[in-house]
Amino acid sequence: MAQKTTLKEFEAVFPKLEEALVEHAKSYNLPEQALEWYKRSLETNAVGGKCNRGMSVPDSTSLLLGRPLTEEEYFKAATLGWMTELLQAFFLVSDDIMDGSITRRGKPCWYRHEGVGMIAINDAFMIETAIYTLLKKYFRDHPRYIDLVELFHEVSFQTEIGQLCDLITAPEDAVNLDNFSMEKYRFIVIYKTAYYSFYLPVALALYLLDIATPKNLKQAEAILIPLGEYFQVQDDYLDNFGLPEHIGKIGTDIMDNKCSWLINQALAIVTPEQRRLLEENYGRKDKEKEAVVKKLYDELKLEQRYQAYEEKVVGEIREQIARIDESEGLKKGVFEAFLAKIYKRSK
Ligand code: GPP
Ligand code: MG
Ligand code: MG
Ligand code: MG
Repeated sequence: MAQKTTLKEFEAVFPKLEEALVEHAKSYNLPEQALEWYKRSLETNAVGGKCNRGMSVPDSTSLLLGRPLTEEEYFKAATLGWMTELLQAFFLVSDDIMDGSITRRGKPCWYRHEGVGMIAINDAFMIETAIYTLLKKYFRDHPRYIDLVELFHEVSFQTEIGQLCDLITAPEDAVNLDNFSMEKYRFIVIYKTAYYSFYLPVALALYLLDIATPKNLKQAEAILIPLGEYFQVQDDYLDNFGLPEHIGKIGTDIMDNKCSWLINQALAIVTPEQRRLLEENYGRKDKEKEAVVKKLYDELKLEQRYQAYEEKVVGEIREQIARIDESEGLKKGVFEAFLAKIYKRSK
């Protein structure tokens, strides 16, 4: 039987990794003040989230093995899990600057902390390089070391092309609703979210156990990408309909002119007058205009539309999981665990 990790167990691994990162920085005689800054950045940005991505590495590893992990195996799997959390921290620190966000995990975004500002950009880079420092320290002798390195590089690139499209379909000064489409939307979310959030943890578990094959990686990808797409639709839905107290952040998608799931759904059903209302109020840095769009979203019953979408897509994903071929080392439980964690989430 597999064993599920707790946040407490997972977080207990972090101090050891932090120490390794600090030791690495010390080997360059980094001045004390900078060491303290690095630690504060790591602790503020990598720790304190739900750690769903990170914990799914040990959980998936245990499910694939069909038994609990030994202490040594748990440490390795959790270390890879923490690397996904570091990758996420690198993205979030950067994304919050690009999106002009206010809060993250219920606290001010890192770039808005006293004395941080644009130093946050360098902090983001240093959080990214921490991944490769840890990989080298703990996985240099692993038979799939280079696959692990390449996986992090590839998934980073995928996320960055998704982010690029997210940003250029949302210009700050030129609202043009014709720029949006569900096709563009799908490209954006698959790349900016699904690869690093869903494919990466499972691919890491497969490499860790040295059972990854081109075939099982493809099979995993075929389910994890739709799961990740559904997850980002939820993120877009919660941006408007979620409670800041639950989601730990304040939605910015309307004011940021984002090609979000909600605006695409709205555009598909609006009357010409409603479309004009959107043209005049969407993507403006103005609370009152944002409120007009929010009111229209209510009138268009987008909440109900979202619930219908959720039931439909979850049904499809369940069917896809049921069809998985377990002969190549995959286990249905790995995917069921991901789905169970996100189904009907409110944060
Ligand atoms: C989520 O978008 C996507 C990311 C956080 C990836 C960012 C990628 C980079 C290369 C920086 P989002 O803006 O909707 O997330 P949130 O709602 O959490 O701000
Ligand atoms: Mg954002
Ligand atoms: Mg963003
Ligand atoms: Mg969002």
